[in-house]
Amino acid sequence: MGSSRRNFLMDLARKRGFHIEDELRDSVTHIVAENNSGAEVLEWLKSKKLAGVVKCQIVDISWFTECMGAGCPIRIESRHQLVHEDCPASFNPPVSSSCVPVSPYACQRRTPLRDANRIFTEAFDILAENYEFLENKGPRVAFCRASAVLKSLPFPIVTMKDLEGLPHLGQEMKYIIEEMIEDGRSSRVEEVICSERYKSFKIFTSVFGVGLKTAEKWYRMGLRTLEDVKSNTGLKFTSMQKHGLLYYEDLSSRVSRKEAEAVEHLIESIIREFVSDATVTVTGGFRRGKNVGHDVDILITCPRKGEESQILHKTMEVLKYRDMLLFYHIVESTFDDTKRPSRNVDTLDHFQKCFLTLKLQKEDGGKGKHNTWSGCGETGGRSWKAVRVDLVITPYEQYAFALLGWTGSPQFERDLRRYASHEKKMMLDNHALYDKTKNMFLKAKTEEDIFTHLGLEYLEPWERNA
Ligand code: DCT
Ligand code: MG
Repeated sequence: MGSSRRNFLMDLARKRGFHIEDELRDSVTHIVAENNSGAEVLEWLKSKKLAGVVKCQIVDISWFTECMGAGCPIRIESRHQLVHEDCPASFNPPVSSSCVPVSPYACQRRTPLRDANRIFTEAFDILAENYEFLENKGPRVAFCRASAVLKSLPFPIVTMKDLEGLPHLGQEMKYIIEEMIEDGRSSRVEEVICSERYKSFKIFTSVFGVGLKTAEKWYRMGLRTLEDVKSNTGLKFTSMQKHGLLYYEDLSSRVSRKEAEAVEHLIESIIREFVSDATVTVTGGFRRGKNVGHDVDILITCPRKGEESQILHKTMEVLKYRDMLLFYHIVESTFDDTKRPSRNVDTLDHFQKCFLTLKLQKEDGGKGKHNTWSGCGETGGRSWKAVRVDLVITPYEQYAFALLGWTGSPQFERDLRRYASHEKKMMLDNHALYDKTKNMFLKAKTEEDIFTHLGLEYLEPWERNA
């Protein structure tokens, strides 16, 4: 095969822990060929005066592709073998990896965290993010969907043939994949990463409290870095943004699973003091099995109607009293039970919630090597780290819908709602499910109930990483 193609495949295999040799050595166990018959490979080996020395298996690229998908060398079957012992020159055509139909809806695909196509999905996610920064919704959604399809594949894309039959992979996406297969890079993605606008928006929107509107305003003012923002005396910041800038280092560093669990135990123990049978559940990325996240999303409910609405305020009082609260902003519920779920699949919910940052005690008490913190305002060693937490309060009968909605991923949620409305004539949001054919709300105690109402096979939270 050509050298850039070969380099791409070698790189891919090395990243998965395979041992790849540049030359034929005694240690070699398999030779992989693409678009060649066994006879051609043997002919080539003969021309290199190697035919007599080869003691290893000569296999087709389909074996390699399946190994990449499995993450380990798989057993060689006769369809993989280019050269059989009894018939040295036989040839078996490779099988396509994508012969199993793939649904256009993420809620009908299992998407575990393992992503066999990370190099492509990261590229598409960058392009989607750039369109988000440009507030161009159509192409943003298109790249999110294409990325989600690739994330669900159990095998890596190694040839353009592997894309056959896959939904949401239009010509534009195919060009990008083709270039990456050939050159190992995408000129379009590189252009975006290097663009001033993308770089500045990436920094600005990583500040707690800064959305697209503010980022746009700062960018138009000619500001490019956080230093530019902090040193501009004419800017007015909201209290959330002031806090976001003050603790930028802490808040932009990832939250670990251990930290998320510590937050969960803290919040649960406080709430249980006054509502002993409250349910406190970590949702978001952590529930989907991720080991790091940008925040900790916690869903709270209790069985007695109305009692849940006092939980947030009381919890804030306790945290304040214990000097653990750095910032909080409570949004009261705007839920109206006479209204049907929203038609817009991207509409946010109406729960009472609180966006806060906590002082979380560091495991080593701040004595470790990450002892110095450069967050402005607070310097020197401190024994705690600022961690972002979202607390969401849900009435008991809406808990299953809230849990499903807050578990994500955002792309999974979008497709679930789209599936409900386009395929089932139902309307789903984080509060309820409405059947338009029967003109009634469908109740659910568990997430499984909601999947059943929608006629979908149940997907575990860790299979929703679309
Ligand atoms: N959510 C959603 N629609 C949105 C935003 C969020 O349905 N527009 C849901 C899905 C995920 C959940 O809320 C929590 O949101 P995030 O914390 O932003 O996502 P995450 O998956 O937890 O990501 P991270 O690991 O970075 O916190
Ligand atoms: Mg989260």
